[in-house]
Amino acid sequence: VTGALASELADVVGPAHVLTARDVVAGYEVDWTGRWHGRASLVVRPGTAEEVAAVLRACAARPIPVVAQGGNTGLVGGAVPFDAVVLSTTRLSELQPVDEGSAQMTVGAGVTLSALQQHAEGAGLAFAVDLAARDTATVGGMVATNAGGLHVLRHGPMRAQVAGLEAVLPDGRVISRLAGLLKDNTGYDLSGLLVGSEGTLAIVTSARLRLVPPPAARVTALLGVSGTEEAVARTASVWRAGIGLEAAELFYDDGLALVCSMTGLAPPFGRRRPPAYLLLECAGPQDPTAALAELVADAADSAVAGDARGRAALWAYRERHTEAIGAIGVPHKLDVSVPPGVLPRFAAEARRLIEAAGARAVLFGHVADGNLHVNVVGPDPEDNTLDGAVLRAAVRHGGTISAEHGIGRAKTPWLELSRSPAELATMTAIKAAFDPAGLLNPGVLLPGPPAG
Ligand code: 2HG
Ligand code: ZN
Repeated sequence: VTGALASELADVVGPAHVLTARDVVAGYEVDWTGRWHGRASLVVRPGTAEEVAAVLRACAARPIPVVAQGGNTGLVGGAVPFDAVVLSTTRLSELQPVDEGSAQMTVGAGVTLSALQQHAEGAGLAFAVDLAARDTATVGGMVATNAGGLHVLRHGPMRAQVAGLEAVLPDGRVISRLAGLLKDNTGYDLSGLLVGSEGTLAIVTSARLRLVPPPAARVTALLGVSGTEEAVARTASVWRAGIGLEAAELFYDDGLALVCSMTGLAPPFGRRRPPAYLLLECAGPQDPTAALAELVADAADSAVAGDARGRAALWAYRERHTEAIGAIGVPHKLDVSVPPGVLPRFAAEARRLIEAAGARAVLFGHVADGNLHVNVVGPDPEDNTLDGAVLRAAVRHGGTISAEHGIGRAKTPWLELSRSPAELATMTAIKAAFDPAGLLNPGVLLPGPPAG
């Protein structure tokens, strides 16, 4: 079957873009964390929406499931194939010129976040979403997971940037909503529905994205704080001051020590080791440096940087957590959020639960969003006891089992903690309307592929 499909797909995309060699395909079968493994019959790399449509028609005719994969930086197993064809989106890399009138641009699903940021900057504008995997993560995956990242408190997640999408349905028909009209009340918002659908409804091929004015000045401060509570309070007071707070990132002494030992970075405050750290970034048309410096002047330890190099040095302590954690084992990544006021209690409870079970906890996150990245190292990849315990604790504290990474395969067993029976039934009906044969990313987001 694979041989016949491979040659049919080679006619569509060219033989160079159908990958069947075992060692090459293997690179597409595991996620970034190494926790989620699967099996792909082959990898196909279409270069246009028409080619995506032809690939989906060929797969539907078999039928064989299809899993879209972009940069493969997702952390919940949402792009790992299980006996499926991997449709790699990386060749859908067209960057159309920025439309100055609407401050929007249309880009292919395979464009990386950093390429699109640079493209926007070239036109004197900025893209509002930023995250640590910027050099690898692609627009299609960021749309499909409704990626959040560092600036959600200021600009919202990916959903808030999407003015429209082009996507291919599993039977090969194309939906195209790329006009970029801010006002268009003609019924169900199909683009909006695809944002966060994790490749289960259609395959996104292009996105029409909104841009924002670039801030003239930007400043970053790293503070030593006494704990989560002080981080939450300081974040709220800087936000209230109205000086353009864009990011508020929290991490702890144990995470910092791990980052320093894995990367060779020197700790920020020499021998002084505060229990927790808060990184604040403000940006706007007026230079926020003096105002921010004044607001943080009473912190026991602080460093403030306004130049690109100094800011990057402060950010490295925060952004290099993910790789440092990955270097000590295969982490269980529990991306949850709770109301920010509850974050101190929840963070303490999560740490207690994990350490009581003899596992290692590394916590960090986006404090203004109440979004904590609970990383658990120690338990086997298949052992999800602590996963369940932490997710249930988040929900008990008024939060959700996924803040910004999505459900993927990692969290399907607990989706009912965050979604009511009526919501789950509606979501299942939507899935059936888009993908009646269950061919797109089966087993992701909604539990289990249809039997048979
Ligand atoms: C981040 O905030 C990402 O850097 C990754 O969401 C989080 O590695 C993680 O747990
Ligand atoms: Zn994050």
